[in-house]
Amino acid sequence: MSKFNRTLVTAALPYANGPKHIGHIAGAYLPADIYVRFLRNIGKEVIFICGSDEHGTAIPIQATKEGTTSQAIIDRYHDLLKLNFEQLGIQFDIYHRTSSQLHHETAQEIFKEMYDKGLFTEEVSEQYFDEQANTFLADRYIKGTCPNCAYNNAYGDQCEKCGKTLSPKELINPLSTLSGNSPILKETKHWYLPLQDYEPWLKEWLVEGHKNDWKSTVYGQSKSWIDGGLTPRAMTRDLDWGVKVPLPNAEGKVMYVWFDAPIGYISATKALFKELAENKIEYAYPQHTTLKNVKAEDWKTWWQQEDTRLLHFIGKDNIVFHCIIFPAMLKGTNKFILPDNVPANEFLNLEGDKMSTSRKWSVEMADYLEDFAGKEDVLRYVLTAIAPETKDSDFSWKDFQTRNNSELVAILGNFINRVAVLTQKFYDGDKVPFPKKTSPKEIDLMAELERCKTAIETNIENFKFREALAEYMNIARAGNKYLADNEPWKTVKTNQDLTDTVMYHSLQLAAHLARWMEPFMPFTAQKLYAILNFEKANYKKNNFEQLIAGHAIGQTVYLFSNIEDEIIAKQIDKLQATKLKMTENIQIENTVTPSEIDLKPTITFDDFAKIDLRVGTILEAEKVEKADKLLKLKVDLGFEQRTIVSGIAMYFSPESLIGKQVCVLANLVPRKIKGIESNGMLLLAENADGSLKLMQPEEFASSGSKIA
Ligand code: B3M
Ligand code: ZN
Repeated sequence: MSKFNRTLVTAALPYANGPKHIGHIAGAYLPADIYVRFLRNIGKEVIFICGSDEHGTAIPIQATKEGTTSQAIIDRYHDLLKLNFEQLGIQFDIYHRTSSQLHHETAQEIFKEMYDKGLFTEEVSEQYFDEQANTFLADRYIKGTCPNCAYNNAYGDQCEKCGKTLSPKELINPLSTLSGNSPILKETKHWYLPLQDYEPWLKEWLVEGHKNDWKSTVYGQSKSWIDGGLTPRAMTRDLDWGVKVPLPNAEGKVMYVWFDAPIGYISATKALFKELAENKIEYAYPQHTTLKNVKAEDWKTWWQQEDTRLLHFIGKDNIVFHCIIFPAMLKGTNKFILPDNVPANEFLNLEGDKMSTSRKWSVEMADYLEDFAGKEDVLRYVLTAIAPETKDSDFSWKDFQTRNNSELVAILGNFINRVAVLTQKFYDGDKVPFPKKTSPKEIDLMAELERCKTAIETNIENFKFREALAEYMNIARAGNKYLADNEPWKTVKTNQDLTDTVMYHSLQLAAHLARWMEPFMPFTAQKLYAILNFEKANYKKNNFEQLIAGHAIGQTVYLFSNIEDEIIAKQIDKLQATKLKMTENIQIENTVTPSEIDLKPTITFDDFAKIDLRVGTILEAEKVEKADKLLKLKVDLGFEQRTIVSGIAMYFSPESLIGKQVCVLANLVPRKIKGIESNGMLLLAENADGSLKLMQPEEFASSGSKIA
């Protein structure tokens, strides 16, 4: 017996800073929806919580980009996301928003409680401040040169070129994106969650306690974080957009978005019960029978009683927040339950490349819904069939077309269509026939149905939705085989009894297909129920017979239709155009300007032969005092070590150079630079924008090797 009596399912609150693509859907929302629909169908008490994440720097940055206010951004995208989820049949019980007053109050209450309990530490640190804009700069508002790859548009938290995680102080030549000026370092006070204090508990609860029931990817990522040693993490920010810190002397401070966003799950639950209690919910389903006559404070049952099972559906980039930081907050407050499982998915790529809205390499939910209206379930089907459950997976338009045409149309649609059309043809227009003598074929069919149903259940319970869907399709495959083996369209002329038996069994299978289709493809399930003139409420769990003899079925319609090549070609063309643009941009970035073309006068071979070029390895690198641009390097040339002073400090941090191989002009007359004798020169490529790249041997070469 499970110790749980109800299940609280959350799906990551998407940032309301733009549209969301199908990778987001495959990552969190669709698996969560399938899981919830499955639980509702088997009569379990469940609620499904989501909403827009409307804080963090992503919002004001998008507002600046679009030349509007943060409020306008969240209003626009909250509405769009809510609508798109509904259109895709993602059936939340509430889609809330973190800009709501209820959320601000809830987050402040929890912050205050943690503060009063002494769960935060206060630290004063130096952070970048833009004097002109008179504001501290969030990491994303600072750009500079990446110390790792010398890309000169790296953000304060990450370099998008090489992917390295950065802190603003690591950037070389940091600039404020607000004013374009160099920021100054200024002291500021923040409240930190001392995560290291939770280490012993996390080892017990997570590392030991969830070794066997969490996905290995989720468990592994969490464990390696804990093993790496936890450090205090700031829970507040200097920003004017977010939930205000409810303490005296905290003007200009808001909560870190990852502090308030997960609390959004709690405030959304509060809002749901408040609305249900006041009977004004616009988004309730008939399945909510168990939630009738609720009181507003019943939200506590769902967050504070140990017999509630809390599940967070998320993408892998949110794992540490849901498995370590939020649980630490919940543990600290000591009055909420902890997540029982966090079935995070990996990423979905598009045609072999990382999906990205900003790079326009994506299939946006809103675009799909417009281009493929009426085919919402096809997307649900394909995204489940290729779900990135254990590793990253790939969406391609060709594969999408194949799965629609050769699976949905040719297997599932074909079976249903044949059963419905033959029933209408053979039986008085529409009646389910009486079954006559059965044979081992019927026994086999029923056994296969039972096997598939059990496999679907077990797989869904274990968050293996891909596998569950494959087993679902096996029911339709079994049905097609049964029809093909028996050929009722032929036997109808020779053997009425056999025909009746075959049609009766096929019709039962169709009813089971409707019932089990619903979590995966809810819209099509409705169509199928209508074709069979059957209802979910009448489904008898332990019966093979769902449609009794004499039952009149309904009108036949096609469940699916083929997707033609032209439709797919259009989508591929759209992506191709993006690819072309990306390459053009790279070409433009890479083109040298005319002034750089002017070649120096021709030299003779003898002139060239005078130059001695060698491979060197940088052993040491340090900044030259009072010279912003200079680095003093010690370079190993194999036969000797040289000191070389080079004007590259703006583009490379000293640490990033150690161990790098370089090309050295080794026979240049020594010269004194800032009092240091420099003996040689590094070869560098200069980009049009002035940024520098080291010239390096393609593969490792011994120090001192001649370059000729
Ligand atoms: N908004 C990040 C994301 O959309 C963040 C999730 C919050 S869940 C509490 O991936
Ligand atoms: Zn970089």
